[in-house]
Amino acid sequence: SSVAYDPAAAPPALSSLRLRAARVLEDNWTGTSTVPSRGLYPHQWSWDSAFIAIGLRHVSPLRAQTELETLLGAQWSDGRIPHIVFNPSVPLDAYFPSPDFWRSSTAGRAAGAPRTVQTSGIVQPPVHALAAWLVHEADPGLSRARGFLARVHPRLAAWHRYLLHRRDLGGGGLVSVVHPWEQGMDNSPCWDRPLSRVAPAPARSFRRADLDHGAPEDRPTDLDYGRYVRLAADYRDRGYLDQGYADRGYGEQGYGDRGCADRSYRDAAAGGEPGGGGRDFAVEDPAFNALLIASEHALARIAQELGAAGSARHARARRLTAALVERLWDPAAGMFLCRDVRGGELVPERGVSGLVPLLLPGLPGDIAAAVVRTACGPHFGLGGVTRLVPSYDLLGEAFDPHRYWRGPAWFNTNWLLERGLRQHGEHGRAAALRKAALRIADTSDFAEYVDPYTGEACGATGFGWTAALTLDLLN
Ligand code: 9WN
Repeated sequence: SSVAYDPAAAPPALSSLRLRAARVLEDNWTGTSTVPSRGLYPHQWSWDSAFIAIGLRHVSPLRAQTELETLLGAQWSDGRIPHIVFNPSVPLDAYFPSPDFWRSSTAGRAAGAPRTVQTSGIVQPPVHALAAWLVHEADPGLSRARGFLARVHPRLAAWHRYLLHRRDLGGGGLVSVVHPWEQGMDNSPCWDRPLSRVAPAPARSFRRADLDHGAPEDRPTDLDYGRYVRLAADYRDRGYLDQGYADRGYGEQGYGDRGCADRSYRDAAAGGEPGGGGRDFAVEDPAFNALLIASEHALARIAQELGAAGSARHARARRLTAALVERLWDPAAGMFLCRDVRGGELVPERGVSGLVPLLLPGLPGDIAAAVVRTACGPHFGLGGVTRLVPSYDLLGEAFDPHRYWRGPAWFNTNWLLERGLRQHGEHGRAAALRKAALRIADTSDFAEYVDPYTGEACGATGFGWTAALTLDLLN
């Protein structure tokens, strides 16, 4: 099968890299899922698990399937997949915000939070259907024997329905995130402007656990955390309900649940603000939406494998691609930008998320070519001044090569760009990026993120998706 690994067939350096990457995933495996990092992130994270499953399929298709099944087991009945599934055997003070902050099983009851497992109440990028399809492809025999796709398909469909029906806050057909943690690039400078409206929770009202494991200069600031806490607490205090917001869109092509929202709740909570309802933070992000579109295409393939028609989903993916271009493409920047739904305008900051739509097969050729030019130009330095593509504009005022999502290079975004380059026929550039990613994963000991110029390790080492995506690039 495609998962069998023959060490004799690989050159020695790569075979040892493969073994070391597999060992990281082994060390981070809890029995039902994989932690991103033993020290810093000791629970299950949503998009981490999707990337991890994509690598794990080369080591153990069964574990890869289990990884996704565990995550989907914590799905809320409104369809949302929570961004963290808490491990009850980990002490509460090991990670902040802990289950007693989110209080999902009580505060999230109306939104359909599960009773028996504790989760956060926000989401992360929808990489899951793409991951499920790739996991299936690694060992179709095992997948069919276990009924893997038949079991995950309805959950993945409900997840996409949640995003498209409840989270079209801008009314233009795209999904909005309501917290920077949802988009996954927590302190990206793209959020600075929309976050500036959020009154931070006082620093003394919470205790950060991340600084026990990470250098403060590599992490978000206390002011960032104050705002993250405020936004999450406000959402929790509204019962994690979205109905009050999703039907306030102004566009005709949106998928909002206009007919079924609870009107009295909506009127009380929405606060009469234009765009984004009464929310302090609502942003349409290019990477989040591009991953949804890639996953819609994957869901179409999953449906076809199960004997149903996939054409409606492919068509929806094409419509979403058109909406992405219409709402987030900026020809002058030569890349996609975030839209601040509250203020209504594009955010004039170049984050790596604006290159991720290169992943999409249906991207118009001239736009794909422009994205490649931008990636290779002075703002991101691909194939030039940087070793891996940075998370943020090298020339941006907020650029910092070590601070988390404000400049360092991350392996998941570089993996997505490698795929995007291949998708659009840029095989030479893709091969060079793949080689650089493998070398730096190796020398950085599978770092969480690295200095984009030097490849120096930042954050945690032995990081789950870095190891997993290394395995995927090796195959
Ligand atoms: C908050 C787990 C997660 C990643 C995110 C990354 C970081 C969490 C944190 O770690 O976020 O979700 O505590 O900083 O930004 O992308 O999923 O690896």
